[in-house]
Amino acid sequence: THGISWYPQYIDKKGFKNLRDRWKVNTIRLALYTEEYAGYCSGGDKKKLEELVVNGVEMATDLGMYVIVDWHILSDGNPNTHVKEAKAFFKKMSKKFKKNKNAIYEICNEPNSGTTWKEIKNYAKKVIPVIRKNSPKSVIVVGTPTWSQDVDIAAKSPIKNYKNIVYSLHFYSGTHKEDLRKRANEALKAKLPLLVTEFGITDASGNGKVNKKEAEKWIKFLRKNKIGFCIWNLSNKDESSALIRANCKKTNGWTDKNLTTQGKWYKKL
Ligand code: IDC
Repeated sequence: THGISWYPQYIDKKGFKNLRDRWKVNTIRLALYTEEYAGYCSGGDKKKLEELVVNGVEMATDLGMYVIVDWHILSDGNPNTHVKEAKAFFKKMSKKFKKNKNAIYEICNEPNSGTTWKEIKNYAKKVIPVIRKNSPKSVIVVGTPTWSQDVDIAAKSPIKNYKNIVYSLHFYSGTHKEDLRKRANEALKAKLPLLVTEFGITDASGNGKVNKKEAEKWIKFLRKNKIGFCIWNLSNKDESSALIRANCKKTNGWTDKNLTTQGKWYKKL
Protein backbone atom coordinates (compact mmCIF):
# COMPACT_ATOMS: atom_id res chain seq x y z
CA THR A 1 0.00 0.00 0.00
CA HIS A 2 0.88 3.67 0.13
CA GLY A 3 0.42 5.30 3.55
CA ILE A 4 -2.86 3.93 4.88
CA SER A 5 -3.86 7.21 6.51
CA TRP A 6 -3.61 8.91 3.14
CA TYR A 7 -5.03 6.12 0.99
CA PRO A 8 -7.30 4.13 3.32
CA GLN A 9 -9.66 3.26 0.45
CA TYR A 10 -7.20 0.66 -0.89
CA ILE A 11 -7.79 -1.53 2.15
CA ASP A 12 -10.39 -3.24 0.02
CA LYS A 13 -10.90 -6.99 0.08
CA LYS A 14 -12.00 -7.09 -3.55
CA GLY A 15 -8.86 -5.21 -4.54
CA PHE A 16 -6.66 -7.60 -2.54
CA LYS A 17 -8.46 -10.52 -4.20
CA ASN A 18 -7.82 -9.03 -7.65
CA LEU A 19 -4.15 -8.71 -6.78
CA ARG A 20 -4.07 -12.32 -5.61
CA ASP A 21 -6.00 -13.82 -8.53
CA ARG A 22 -4.95 -11.66 -11.47
CA TRP A 23 -1.54 -10.37 -10.44
CA LYS A 24 -0.33 -13.46 -8.50
CA VAL A 25 0.41 -11.34 -5.44
CA ASN A 26 0.64 -13.31 -2.19
CA THR A 27 1.55 -10.55 0.26
CA ILE A 28 0.03 -7.24 1.27
CA ARG A 29 2.23 -4.70 3.06
CA LEU A 30 0.29 -2.20 5.14
CA ALA A 31 2.36 0.99 5.41
CA LEU A 32 1.57 2.81 8.63
CA TYR A 33 3.53 6.05 8.55
CA THR A 34 4.66 7.16 11.98
CA GLU A 35 5.37 10.77 11.08
CA GLU A 36 4.03 11.91 7.69
CA TYR A 37 0.41 12.38 6.62
CA ALA A 38 -1.29 12.42 9.99
CA GLY A 39 1.02 9.63 11.05
CA TYR A 40 0.47 7.37 14.01
CA CYS A 41 2.91 9.37 16.18
CA SER A 42 2.24 12.82 14.76
CA GLY A 43 -1.34 13.50 15.65
CA GLY A 44 -3.05 10.94 13.42
CA ASP A 45 -6.21 9.21 14.58
CA LYS A 46 -4.65 6.19 16.31
CA LYS A 47 -7.90 4.33 16.71
CA LYS A 48 -8.82 4.69 13.08
CA LEU A 49 -5.33 3.75 11.91
CA GLU A 50 -5.35 0.65 14.10
CA GLU A 51 -8.73 -0.28 12.69
CA LEU A 52 -7.33 -0.02 9.17
CA VAL A 53 -4.42 -2.28 10.08
CA VAL A 54 -6.73 -4.82 11.70
CA ASN A 55 -9.09 -4.77 8.72
CA GLY A 56 -6.18 -5.17 6.32
CA VAL A 57 -4.79 -8.12 8.25
CA GLU A 58 -8.20 -9.79 8.44
CA MET A 59 -8.83 -9.35 4.71
CA ALA A 60 -5.45 -10.76 3.79
CA THR A 61 -5.95 -13.65 6.19
CA ASP A 62 -9.35 -14.53 4.73
CA LEU A 63 -7.72 -14.53 1.30
CA GLY A 64 -4.86 -16.78 2.40
CA MET A 65 -2.24 -14.08 1.92
CA TYR A 66 0.70 -12.93 3.97
CA VAL A 67 0.41 -9.47 5.46
CA ILE A 68 3.18 -7.20 6.64
CA VAL A 69 2.43 -4.72 9.41
CA ASP A 70 4.89 -1.99 8.46
CA TRP A 71 5.86 0.62 11.09
CA HIS A 72 6.75 3.11 8.39
CA ILE A 73 9.35 5.40 9.88
CA LEU A 74 10.78 7.81 7.32
CA SER A 75 11.28 11.50 8.14
CA ASP A 76 11.64 10.52 11.81
CA GLY A 77 14.92 8.90 10.69
CA ASN A 78 15.83 7.02 13.85
CA PRO A 79 13.41 4.34 15.11
CA ASN A 80 14.34 5.17 18.69
CA THR A 81 12.47 8.48 18.30
CA HIS A 82 9.17 6.65 18.77
CA VAL A 83 10.27 3.49 20.54
CA LYS A 84 7.68 3.90 23.27
CA GLU A 85 4.82 4.12 20.79
CA ALA A 86 6.31 1.25 18.76
CA LYS A 87 6.35 -1.02 21.80
CA ALA A 88 2.76 -0.20 22.68
CA PHE A 89 1.63 -0.64 19.08
CA PHE A 90 3.34 -3.99 18.50
CA LYS A 91 2.18 -5.26 21.87
CA LYS A 92 -1.41 -4.60 20.89
CA MET A 93 -1.08 -5.92 17.34
CA SER A 94 0.87 -9.07 18.15
CA LYS A 95 -1.72 -9.92 20.78
CA LYS A 96 -4.53 -9.43 18.28
CA PHE A 97 -2.77 -11.48 15.64
CA LYS A 98 -1.20 -14.14 17.80
CA LYS A 99 -2.96 -16.88 15.86
CA ASN A 100 -2.14 -15.36 12.46
CA LYS A 101 0.84 -17.24 11.11
CA ASN A 102 0.62 -15.08 8.00
CA ALA A 103 1.22 -11.83 9.92
CA ILE A 104 4.73 -10.42 9.56
CA TYR A 105 5.95 -7.56 11.70
CA GLU A 106 8.22 -4.95 10.11
CA ILE A 107 9.43 -2.92 13.04
CA CYS A 108 11.09 0.01 11.24
CA ASN A 109 10.72 0.74 7.55
CA GLU A 110 13.82 2.77 6.71
CA PRO A 111 16.22 4.11 9.29
CA ASN A 112 18.13 7.05 7.79
CA SER A 113 19.86 10.34 8.65
CA GLY A 114 22.96 8.59 9.89
CA THR A 115 21.18 6.16 12.24
CA THR A 116 23.69 3.41 12.93
CA TRP A 117 23.15 -0.33 12.91
CA LYS A 118 23.97 -0.32 16.62
CA GLU A 119 21.14 2.11 17.30
CA ILE A 120 18.75 0.03 15.20
CA LYS A 121 19.77 -3.10 17.10
CA ASN A 122 19.14 -1.38 20.39
CA TYR A 123 15.68 -0.50 19.17
CA ALA A 124 15.07 -4.03 17.87
CA LYS A 125 16.11 -5.52 21.20
CA LYS A 126 13.34 -3.52 22.85
CA VAL A 127 10.59 -4.25 20.33
CA ILE A 128 11.27 -7.91 19.43
CA PRO A 129 10.64 -9.25 22.98
CA VAL A 130 7.30 -7.44 23.08
CA ILE A 131 6.18 -9.26 19.92
CA ARG A 132 7.73 -12.57 21.00
CA LYS A 133 5.66 -12.61 24.19
CA ASN A 134 2.49 -12.93 22.14
CA SER A 135 3.82 -14.48 19.01
CA PRO A 136 6.84 -16.69 19.62
CA LYS A 137 7.44 -17.66 16.01
CA SER A 138 6.21 -14.89 13.72
CA VAL A 139 8.56 -13.46 11.14
CA ILE A 140 9.96 -10.09 12.22
CA VAL A 141 11.62 -7.78 9.70
CA VAL A 142 14.28 -5.37 10.88
CA GLY A 143 15.18 -2.32 8.79
CA THR A 144 18.82 -1.66 8.00
CA PRO A 145 20.77 1.65 7.92
CA THR A 146 20.59 4.12 5.01
CA TRP A 147 16.96 3.56 3.99
CA SER A 148 17.28 -0.22 4.40
CA GLN A 149 20.24 -0.62 2.10
CA ASP A 150 23.17 -1.43 4.41
CA VAL A 151 22.49 -5.14 4.65
CA ASP A 152 26.23 -5.82 4.42
CA ILE A 153 26.72 -3.93 7.67
CA ALA A 154 23.88 -5.82 9.37
CA ALA A 155 25.42 -9.09 8.16
CA LYS A 156 28.59 -8.38 10.11
CA SER A 157 26.65 -8.23 13.35
CA PRO A 158 23.21 -9.82 13.15
CA ILE A 159 20.72 -9.83 16.01
CA LYS A 160 21.37 -12.73 18.36
CA ASN A 161 19.13 -14.91 20.50
CA TYR A 162 15.98 -14.72 18.38
CA LYS A 163 14.72 -16.91 15.57
CA ASN A 164 12.79 -15.91 12.46
CA ILE A 165 14.36 -12.49 12.21
CA VAL A 166 14.91 -11.21 8.66
CA TYR A 167 16.50 -8.04 7.39
CA SER A 168 15.08 -5.64 4.87
CA LEU A 169 16.65 -4.61 1.63
CA HIS A 170 15.00 -1.78 -0.33
CA PHE A 171 15.82 -0.62 -3.83
CA TYR A 172 14.51 1.60 -6.62
CA SER A 173 15.93 0.45 -9.93
CA GLY A 174 16.20 4.00 -11.32
CA THR A 175 18.70 4.77 -8.55
CA HIS A 176 20.11 1.57 -7.03
CA LYS A 177 22.05 -0.83 -9.22
CA GLU A 178 24.88 -3.33 -9.34
CA ASP A 179 26.68 -1.76 -6.40
CA LEU A 180 23.74 -2.46 -4.08
CA ARG A 181 23.32 -5.98 -5.45
CA LYS A 182 26.96 -6.59 -4.66
CA ARG A 183 26.41 -5.59 -1.07
CA ALA A 184 23.30 -7.73 -0.90
CA ASN A 185 25.40 -10.62 -2.17
CA GLU A 186 27.88 -10.07 0.63
CA ALA A 187 25.05 -10.26 3.13
CA LEU A 188 23.77 -13.46 1.53
CA LYS A 189 27.22 -14.99 1.63
CA ALA A 190 27.22 -14.31 5.36
CA LYS A 191 23.83 -16.12 5.47
CA LEU A 192 21.78 -13.09 6.42
CA PRO A 193 18.10 -13.70 5.56
CA LEU A 194 16.83 -10.86 3.37
CA LEU A 195 13.35 -9.69 2.45
CA VAL A 196 12.66 -6.89 -0.01
CA THR A 197 9.68 -5.34 1.76
CA GLU A 198 9.77 -2.41 -0.64
CA PHE A 199 11.06 -1.70 -4.12
CA GLY A 200 10.16 0.34 -7.17
CA ILE A 201 11.34 0.62 -10.74
CA THR A 202 11.36 4.44 -10.63
CA ASP A 203 14.01 6.53 -8.97
CA ALA A 204 14.27 6.68 -5.18
CA SER A 205 11.90 9.62 -4.94
CA GLY A 206 9.12 7.29 -6.07
CA ASN A 207 8.83 9.38 -9.19
CA GLY A 208 10.74 10.01 -12.41
CA LYS A 209 11.36 7.63 -15.28
CA VAL A 210 11.01 3.89 -14.84
CA ASN A 211 14.11 1.78 -15.44
CA LYS A 212 12.88 -1.61 -16.66
CA LYS A 213 16.26 -2.83 -17.78
CA GLU A 214 17.73 -2.48 -14.32
CA ALA A 215 14.50 -3.81 -12.81
CA GLU A 216 14.90 -7.05 -14.80
CA LYS A 217 18.39 -7.46 -13.36
CA TRP A 218 17.03 -7.04 -9.87
CA ILE A 219 14.20 -9.53 -10.40
CA LYS A 220 16.66 -12.07 -11.76
CA PHE A 221 18.83 -11.56 -8.69
CA LEU A 222 15.86 -11.91 -6.31
CA ARG A 223 14.54 -15.04 -7.99
CA LYS A 224 17.94 -16.65 -8.08
CA ASN A 225 18.35 -16.08 -4.36
CA LYS A 226 14.69 -16.84 -3.51
CA ILE A 227 14.08 -13.44 -1.93
CA GLY A 228 10.49 -12.21 -1.63
CA PHE A 229 9.60 -8.71 -2.78
CA CYS A 230 6.79 -6.16 -2.31
CA ILE A 231 6.30 -3.30 -4.72
CA TRP A 232 5.69 0.35 -3.72
CA ASN A 233 2.84 1.45 -4.08
CA LEU A 234 -0.86 0.62 -4.38
CA SER A 235 -2.42 4.03 -4.93
CA ASN A 236 -3.41 6.41 -7.69
CA LYS A 237 -1.14 9.21 -6.52
CA ASP A 238 0.19 11.20 -9.46
CA GLU A 239 3.69 9.69 -9.28
CA SER A 240 5.33 7.01 -11.38
CA SER A 241 5.68 4.46 -8.55
CA ALA A 242 1.90 4.37 -8.04
CA LEU A 243 0.44 1.25 -9.67
CA ILE A 244 -2.88 2.87 -10.55
CA ARG A 245 -3.22 5.86 -12.86
CA ALA A 246 -4.20 9.15 -11.27
CA ASN A 247 -7.41 9.38 -13.30
CA CYS A 248 -8.68 6.02 -12.00
CA LYS A 249 -10.61 6.09 -8.74
CA LYS A 250 -11.32 2.35 -8.56
CA THR A 251 -9.90 0.37 -5.66
CA ASN A 252 -10.61 -2.97 -7.36
CA GLY A 253 -11.62 -4.30 -10.76
CA TRP A 254 -8.79 -2.52 -12.55
CA THR A 255 -8.20 -3.11 -16.24
CA ASP A 256 -4.81 -2.68 -17.89
CA LYS A 257 -5.69 0.78 -19.04
CA ASN A 258 -6.11 1.85 -15.41
CA LEU A 259 -2.49 0.97 -14.70
CA THR A 260 0.67 3.07 -14.87
CA THR A 261 3.79 1.90 -16.69
CA GLN A 262 5.10 0.44 -13.43
CA GLY A 263 1.69 -1.10 -12.71
CA LYS A 264 1.56 -2.86 -16.07
CA TRP A 265 5.13 -4.06 -15.77
CA TYR A 266 4.48 -5.47 -12.32
CA LYS A 267 1.21 -7.16 -13.20
CA LYS A 268 2.91 -9.03 -16.03
CA LEU A 269 5.85 -10.11 -13.89
C1 IDC B 1 7.15 8.21 -0.93
C2 IDC B 1 5.81 8.30 -1.62
C3 IDC B 1 5.46 9.75 -1.86
C4 IDC B 1 5.57 10.50 -0.55
C5 IDC B 1 6.96 10.31 0.07
C6 IDC B 1 7.13 10.97 1.43
O1 IDC B 1 5.86 7.58 -2.83
O2 IDC B 1 4.15 9.85 -2.40
O3 IDC B 1 5.33 11.88 -0.75
O4 IDC B 1 7.16 8.93 0.26
O5 IDC B 1 6.33 10.42 2.38
C7 IDC B 1 10.90 5.04 0.35
C8 IDC B 1 9.91 5.12 1.44
C9 IDC B 1 8.55 5.49 0.92
C10 IDC B 1 8.66 6.49 -0.20
C11 IDC B 1 9.37 5.83 -1.37
C12 IDC B 1 9.50 6.72 -2.60
O6 IDC B 1 9.86 3.96 2.21
O7 IDC B 1 7.79 6.01 1.98
O8 IDC B 1 7.36 6.85 -0.60
N1 IDC B 1 10.68 5.41 -0.92
O9 IDC B 1 10.24 7.87 -2.30
N2 IDC B 1 12.15 4.62 0.43
C13 IDC B 1 12.75 4.76 -0.76
C14 IDC B 1 11.83 5.26 -1.65
